[in-house]
Amino acid sequence: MNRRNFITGAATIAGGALLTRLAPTAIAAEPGTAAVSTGKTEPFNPGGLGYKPVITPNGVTLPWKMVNGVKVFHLVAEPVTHEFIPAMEGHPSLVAECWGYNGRVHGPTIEAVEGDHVRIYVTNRLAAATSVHWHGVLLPSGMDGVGGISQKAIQPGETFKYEFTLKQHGTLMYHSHHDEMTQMQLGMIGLFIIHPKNPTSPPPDRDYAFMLSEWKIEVGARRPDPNEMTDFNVFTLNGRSFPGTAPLVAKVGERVRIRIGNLSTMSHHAIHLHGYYFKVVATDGGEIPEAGQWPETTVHMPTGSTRTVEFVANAPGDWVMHCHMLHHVMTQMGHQFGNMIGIKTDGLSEKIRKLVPGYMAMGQDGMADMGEMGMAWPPNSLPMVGGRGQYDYVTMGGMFTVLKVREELSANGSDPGWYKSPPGTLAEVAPEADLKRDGIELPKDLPRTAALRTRKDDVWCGTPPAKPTLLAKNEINGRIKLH
Ligand SMILES: [Cu+2]
Repeated sequence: MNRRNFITGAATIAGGALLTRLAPTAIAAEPGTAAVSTGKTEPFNPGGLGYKPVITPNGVTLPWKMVNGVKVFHLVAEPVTHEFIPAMEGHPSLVAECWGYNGRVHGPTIEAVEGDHVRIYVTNRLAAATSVHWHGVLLPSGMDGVGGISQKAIQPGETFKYEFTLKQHGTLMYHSHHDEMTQMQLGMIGLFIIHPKNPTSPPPDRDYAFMLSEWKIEVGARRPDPNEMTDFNVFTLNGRSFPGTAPLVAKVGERVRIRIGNLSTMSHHAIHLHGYYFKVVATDGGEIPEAGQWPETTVHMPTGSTRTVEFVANAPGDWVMHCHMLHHVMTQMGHQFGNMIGIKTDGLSEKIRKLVPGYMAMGQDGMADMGEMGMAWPPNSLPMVGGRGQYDYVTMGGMFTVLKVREELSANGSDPGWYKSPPGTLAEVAPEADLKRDGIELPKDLPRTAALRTRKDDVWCGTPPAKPTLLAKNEINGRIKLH
């Protein structure tokens, strides 16, 4: 099977399997048109809030209005056509039919203040019953939103009213608590931020909020598979996969807070930030006293929890923030390969091509070159690995974003572009003179860099050339040697 057939074949098989598996759950029956969520960041800021609103990258804040002293919100549970990644760098977008709230996956961030009396209407525009649980919020039992235990399920077409007074502050969440596996795995989750009534310290300069989640979307399929138990292949920050994730920005010296919630179906995540150490200052159970905070560079995110970390952005640069569970920074196709590492494929492609036109061995040096070999992408899929950085291809995707810290930023906080390292602070090929000066002796049998660097030009896939005659440089010997 050549690379192209591998992809399209996988898509066909996966699509069929998906249909078979989803048929009994009747997900197809959806009233109305799906709303479309595109991941544009739109902070809700009515002014005069008395608090500094959080920023939900690629997300929005749920609007509210005051009615006789009550803060009134309205959530609409509905089908949502969600874009996990826009079309970019010649790669198609990944769009899937999900379920969410108010035209978003995930739902808009709810923001309120400790002491607020909130009334939250929930309208069910799905074909299935639902309910909403306010994760970590201290409230009367009958407002807890567990279908069957704390309330009747909200039937299609019904609108329920939740009403309670916020007794605490912190980073909390909301999610469906009816047919949880299906509904949460299709996207029915969101953040619920409660600001302190009497803050003991000034708010941070930047207050970011993320929701982590995981999905199974077969290559080429339009519908996430909510029955998946272990083999997730799309990992998201606020419903987006890198390079579709908006960067975080901060000015040098600013205090940055990052609130992270995890409502992944099965996975914990290990969120790692480069360039800094931070302190975990709160969980969804409340603030951690200063004496109990310790420095970390990675925060463990159990599913069903939130963690809030803070640091001072004192080092300019482009610093990545990503899950350190490495399958969570791969994408749909990155999980489906046999292990080719170390296998000598010299001449293999050429010989198999006589049987299977267009065949090309791959993966023998790892997955890093998968992103840039110019393959014909299957429609509606994620890039093989990451996206293009300023120096080279980024070999991570999925649960991955970039913190961009600069001396100066534009007033609207837009993406400042790539960081330009000052002279002498960028890793590069070691000059001959330096090697000599420092007595560094190089091994004799080094791989030929030129061959490695031009690998992408040596191979073809996607639209085959008229005459498939080109050979990779390492195939010239025509040997097949497996070990
Ligand atoms: Cu992870």
